[in-house]
Amino acid sequence: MSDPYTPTKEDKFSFGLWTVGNVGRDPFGDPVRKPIPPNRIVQRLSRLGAWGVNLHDNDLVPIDATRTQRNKIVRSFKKVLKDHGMVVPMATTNTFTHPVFRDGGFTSNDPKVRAYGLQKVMKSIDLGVELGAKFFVCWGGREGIECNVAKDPVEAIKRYRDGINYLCKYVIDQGYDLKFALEAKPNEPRADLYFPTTGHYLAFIETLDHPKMVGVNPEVAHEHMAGLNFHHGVAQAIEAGKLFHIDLNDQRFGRYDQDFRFGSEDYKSAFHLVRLLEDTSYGGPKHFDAHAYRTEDETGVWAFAEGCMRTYNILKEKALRFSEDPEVQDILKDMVGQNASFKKHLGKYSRKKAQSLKRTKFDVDEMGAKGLGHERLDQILAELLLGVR
Ligand code: GCO
Ligand code: MN
Ligand code: MN
Repeated sequence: MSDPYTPTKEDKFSFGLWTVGNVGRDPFGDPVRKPIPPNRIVQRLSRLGAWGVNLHDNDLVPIDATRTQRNKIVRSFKKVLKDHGMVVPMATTNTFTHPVFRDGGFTSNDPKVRAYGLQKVMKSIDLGVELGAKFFVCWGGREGIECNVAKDPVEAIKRYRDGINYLCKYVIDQGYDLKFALEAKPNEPRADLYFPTTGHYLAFIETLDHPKMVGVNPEVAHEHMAGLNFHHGVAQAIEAGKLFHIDLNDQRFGRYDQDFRFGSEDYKSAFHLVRLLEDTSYGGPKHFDAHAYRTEDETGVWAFAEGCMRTYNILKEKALRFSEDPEVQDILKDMVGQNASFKKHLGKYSRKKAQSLKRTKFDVDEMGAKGLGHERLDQILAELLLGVR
């Protein structure tokens, strides 16, 4: 059965091998599902209408595989991608699971660990590029601290910069067509992670040797963990030309990193996000970095994956209907249309304009007395989202 919300490859939806492949382990409980082999993940996702699949190096190739084993796995994975018309838009590295990374990969105090971290990421970049990836996500899962007297935070930032600069040079030197997308998170698994929000990364990127090669990969859950408005952060990234990739999922505010199905918790925030992405014609991958509830078996995993994509498409339709709603259009036109003559005072500075503006009279009591009609506008949105408009 298909309807207008059924995903297609044109939607550019992707999932990580680690997302649908999540076995449901948590700090208090063992796995509840068997690992799904990568080849079957590709097959099933393709059938559901997904476009791409992303991976950490070790999601596909075990950390202790020999060169021959690695090549065999990669060959077979490439074949299954081709057979199912699936792409690998993004790759990333696991610098958080192995005990060697207990104090980080790039920010560790130990130069030997930092060197190993760089080596692992370079190999992972090679793998990603071999599979066709155009984006490389860096999520510093262990780049943080519990004991704050053990690591100098200024030094940690410098080390992270050195690491990203090194990798940019590596990519240029290899002639790869690859961009980096940095992913922020405030905490978990460390008590505190460096670069806690997308905004921190946007500032950091400008200090790099090759800022044009580096953007962000904001994740809904991570900004919500920090109590922030996600779509505002994404808007800033878009405005800066830095939204290279996005991790879609959901999360209740103030809780652990829940990585729930996209739109499962907060329809309204998800609506604002989808509307923003659609209105600004974000053309990059729409990646669901989430996993099925621990209550589920494999059937539930595929229901989860389908749910992420359908909810996006439903919200996309709602966003279009909202923009086309005549009452909404009238309200918005009134809001921005009034006092258009005052625009001459705004924009680029000139001494003449400033002098004229300083002489202009404003009746602030009258200006401040007028209501804005946001109650009506927001209720229209509520009724649209709740399906009665
Ligand atoms: C998390 C992160 C990860 C990263 C992934 C890519 O909170 O676990 O979101 O899922 O996105 O490791 O680097
Ligand atoms: Mn996450
Ligand atoms: Mn993520």
